[in-house]
Amino acid sequence: MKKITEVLGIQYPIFQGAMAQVSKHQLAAAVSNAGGLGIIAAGGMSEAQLREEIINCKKLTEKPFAVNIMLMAPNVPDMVKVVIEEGVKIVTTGAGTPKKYMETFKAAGVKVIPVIPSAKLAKKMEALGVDAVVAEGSEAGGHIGELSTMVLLPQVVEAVSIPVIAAGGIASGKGMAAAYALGAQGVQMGTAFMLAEECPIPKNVKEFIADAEEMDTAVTGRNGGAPVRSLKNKMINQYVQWEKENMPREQLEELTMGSARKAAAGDIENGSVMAGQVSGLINQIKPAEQIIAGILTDAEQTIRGLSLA
Ligand code: TUI
Repeated sequence: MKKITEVLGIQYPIFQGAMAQVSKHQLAAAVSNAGGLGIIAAGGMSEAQLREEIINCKKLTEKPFAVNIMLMAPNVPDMVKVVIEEGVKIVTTGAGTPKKYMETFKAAGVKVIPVIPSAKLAKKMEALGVDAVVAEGSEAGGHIGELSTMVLLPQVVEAVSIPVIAAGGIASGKGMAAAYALGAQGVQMGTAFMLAEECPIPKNVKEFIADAEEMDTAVTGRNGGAPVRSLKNKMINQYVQWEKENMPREQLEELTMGSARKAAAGDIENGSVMAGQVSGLINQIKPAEQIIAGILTDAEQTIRGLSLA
């Protein structure tokens, strides 16, 4: 199997997870310049906004970067069109299957890497001809599946013969080493990169994540079919309470309307700060390059230091 770094033309097998309203050109370019794979999250963007983000990213880096397309969004065909017109060669997808767009992507020479929450979906994606999959465990922030990384990853690795990138709960070299032990060929980290200096979110949001401990996230929307993990705050606590009281879906939706945007603008009380359980492990704001270098060094040291006896 060809290495994912060779397939994508990147230096290190570290992806920056797509985060709507958060991973824009500044962060994506910083991660790509540091040798990883920067990813612009198209979720919540208009066609014009995505085009501008791609153009700005190209101004900041000559290295490959990707665009993530959130498949539950209403304007997916527009996003696909912009990606191809702007010559982006790597796409990751989330929250659905890219089946309808595979032919278009392949004809344009775009590598497609879906994020999946189960081995069953991984097999389905492999049959569509995707280039790799990101197996995302339920430790992750944002929209999540059922299985934790520990059980998901080895089952996905067993199920497919394309590269598997691990996501969910990874923010350290030890996490990366563990992912490799379970058969991953690379890692994707979202929460860890929210604390990157280049991440264009207000400082108070970064501090909120840095101060969070391992029990400070909650999953909402489990009954509605689209569970989402965020940091607990006034809005999330209200949501959890209303869910317990079986509040109608419309009322719950009203509470979360525009909540990702609010959080990205600094409202850490009424916004949804989507972050993973690994928030408890990260507490320092630093440049993306240092995040990547630190994790690589720590992973290598960890692997060298392992012994069963
Ligand atoms: O997509 C994510 N994480 C996200 S998307 C997002 S935006 C959003 N906001 C509010 C509600 C819902 C979404 C925030 N975070 N991660 C990747 C991921 N993909 N997790 C789960 C899946 C997934 C689920 C079903 C992938 C494929 C899939 O396929 C179902 C099918 O169509 O067969």
